[in-house]
Amino acid sequence: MKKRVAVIGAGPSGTAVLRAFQSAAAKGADIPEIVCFEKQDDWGGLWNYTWRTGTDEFGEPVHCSMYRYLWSNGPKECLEFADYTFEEHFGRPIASYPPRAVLWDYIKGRVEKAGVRDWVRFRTPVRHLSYDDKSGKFSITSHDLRKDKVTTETFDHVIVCAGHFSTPHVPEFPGFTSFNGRVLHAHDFRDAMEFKGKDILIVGRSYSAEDIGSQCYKYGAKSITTTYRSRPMGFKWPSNWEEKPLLQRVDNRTAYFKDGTSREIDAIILCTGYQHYFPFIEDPLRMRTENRLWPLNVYKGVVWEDNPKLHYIGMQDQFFTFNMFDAQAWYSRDVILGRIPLPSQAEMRKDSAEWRAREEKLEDAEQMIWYQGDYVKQLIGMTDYPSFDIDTVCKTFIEWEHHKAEDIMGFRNNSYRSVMTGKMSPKHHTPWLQAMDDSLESYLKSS
Ligand code: FAD
Ligand code: NA7
Repeated sequence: MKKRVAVIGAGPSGTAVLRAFQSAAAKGADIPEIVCFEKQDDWGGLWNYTWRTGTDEFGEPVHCSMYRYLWSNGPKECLEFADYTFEEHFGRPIASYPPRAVLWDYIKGRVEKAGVRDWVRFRTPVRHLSYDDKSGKFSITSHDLRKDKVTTETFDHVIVCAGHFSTPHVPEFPGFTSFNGRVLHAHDFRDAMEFKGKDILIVGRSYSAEDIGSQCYKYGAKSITTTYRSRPMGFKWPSNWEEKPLLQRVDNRTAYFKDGTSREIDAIILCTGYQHYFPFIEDPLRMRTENRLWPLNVYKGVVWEDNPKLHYIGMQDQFFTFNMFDAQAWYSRDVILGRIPLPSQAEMRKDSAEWRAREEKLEDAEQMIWYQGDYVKQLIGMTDYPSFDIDTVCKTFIEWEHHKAEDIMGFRNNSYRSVMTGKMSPKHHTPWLQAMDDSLESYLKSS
């Protein structure tokens, strides 16, 4: 009987797995039966936007953390698939920081071409994943929401691709209960226009704080105050944007900060990150980690060391995204196909401990980029994923960091060279600050 492999989630990580197996089959390999469970009604993961927040029409927690007018926050040349270039998808080179709809279209294009849509059961969240030592099989209970039917099946391998930027981490600050404005987490932020003319307070100093603040600035917020726990972001902000040490409390509409200063605010947006939250996975199989470059218990960042038939993809904090998920997916596939033997558990743990020790010594973003680049390089060296110039991708990331330091509201006006095609990308037709329409049609007009 054919082996059965379950894939949980059809975002960029899950679709990378589908494509990995399909590409092996296309080269003549005998592949297992693949069943992908996806709780949303389409693939693409976070890139599949919805206006909904909270719970959806079935009462499920909404997965989407993206918002209108979201443009790629890094160069597309750093995430490009090595087996399906932007030029192949769009028929010509396009500019370097596409809006969400353009990237979603690109992600979908590869798997539509691969013809694997019927491997996916949409609107079917996994409710429970467990392992039976006796039979050596996993048991998955899933819920077909449209038919309202709950089913339990067994699998030989499971690959968890459920994402980790969907369940918000929501701290509370004194005075929130009686604050007279809106308090929300970045996960529920959808449209910066809501904050036009308002004084906004943003808690956090990472990507969401930077980008949601920039959105609010672009769409006309009166002022932006960001408050940090560890250190300021330190960009050259516009004159109506100020960075403050940590918020201590709010009283009516006044926010008080650690340096003794205060200011009046209309709304608070908590850009305080997300949790790796997988309540459907039984205890011994469940990953628990904060958001970092080297989570523990996964050999090569993929293989669950306590049960190597269980894999996780995309669980790391991310500089590299789509092509790192590909590197992991091809590796996971080859472990499952028996093409890559695994060492003993002790050796796996030793290898992971070495990566973790190196991660703990990283001092700045540049070192983190090279570290993640080394990781991707190692994985790609082990499979037939088309190899590409990862050092140049790292250099592009570093250029991106410099462009942000030079001009945080203008870095998206730059363009970079594709390492996949060797071609320089064109400049976009409109500077980002003036480009209010984030549709695919508008982006592709003459770029
Ligand atoms: P996800 O995209 O989260 O997909 C996971 C999928 O699993 C979802 O479709 C979900 O419905 C499904 N799922 C979850 N649980 C279950 C279950 N129990 N049963 C069935 N299905 C389930 N990356 C970039 O490269 N560039 C960017 O500009 C960028 N911007 C970002 C902006 C925001 C606001 C956020 C939150 C992230 C951003 N990212 C960006 C990073 C993003 O994490 C990756 O691009 C990518 O979406 C991760 O893919 P994934 O498949 O691992 O996870
Ligand atoms: P991140 O990158 O995980 O960052 C979380 C931020 O939240 C970080 O700046 C933290 O501060 C801050 N944080 C967390 N808890 C608190 C409390 N209690 N008080 C103050 N600040 C806090 O999440 P993001 O949402 O920014 O980015 C996630 C993804 O979304 C990313 O891949 C992007 O592409 C988009 P710290 O830095 O520890 O001081």
